[in-house]
Amino acid sequence: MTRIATIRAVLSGAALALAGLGTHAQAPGPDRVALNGFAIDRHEVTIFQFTEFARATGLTTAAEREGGGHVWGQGWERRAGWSFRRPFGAAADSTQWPAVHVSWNEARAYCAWAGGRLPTRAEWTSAAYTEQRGGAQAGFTRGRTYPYPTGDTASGANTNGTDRWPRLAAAGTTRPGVNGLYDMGANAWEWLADRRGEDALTAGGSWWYGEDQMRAESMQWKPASFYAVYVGLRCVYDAQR
Ligand SMILES: [Ca+2]
Repeated sequence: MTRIATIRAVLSGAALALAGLGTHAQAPGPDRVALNGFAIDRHEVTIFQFTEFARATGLTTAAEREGGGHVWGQGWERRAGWSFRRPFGAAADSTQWPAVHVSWNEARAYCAWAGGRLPTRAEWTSAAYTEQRGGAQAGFTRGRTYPYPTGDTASGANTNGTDRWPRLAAAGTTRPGVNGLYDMGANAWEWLADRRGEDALTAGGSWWYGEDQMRAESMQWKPASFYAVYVGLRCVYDAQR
């Protein structure tokens, strides 16, 4: 690398660091895990983070505009006042809860604002199930592909099973899984980049489902314009060259 190119690279890195500070001040900083060719959010995008995005861009989500988000009851039921800010219609217990009630387009826009993009199915699958960190990592073996994002069992994830989270769980409170990532399995379904006509893919299951939905073969297509209390997001970021 020439000297000027080196200086440019350093300045570019500094600008990115400053941009990160600008968009995430007050929050636990952007916490990303570097994998092969990309980095991924360690946690699902939180209410705090999505609120910053909405404030910065002037976004009013479809759930807010259209009278509230959805929950499963007798079929899909709309609930007045439910939104990413108030996932169950009241102030959230924690702004570190995942942001839910967001459509695929809103999720995609968030990731672009954060300097990333929605993960592809291949990226999300690689990150969720195949350990890639070097060295000894809390019981996970480099190169091994696990049945659950939490490893050999779903224990410690926020499903509808026996756990300490009746509904959503705050970022970082469940058991960390493969690659040190939280909640790739359960808590909130996560929008992926993959589209099939009007539908988009979601991965990982949610607090409302059991452990089977945490597995790779359980991904579900949902209408991209849909939003519900079970569906959130996280982003990936292309490696800097
Ligand atoms: Ca999840």
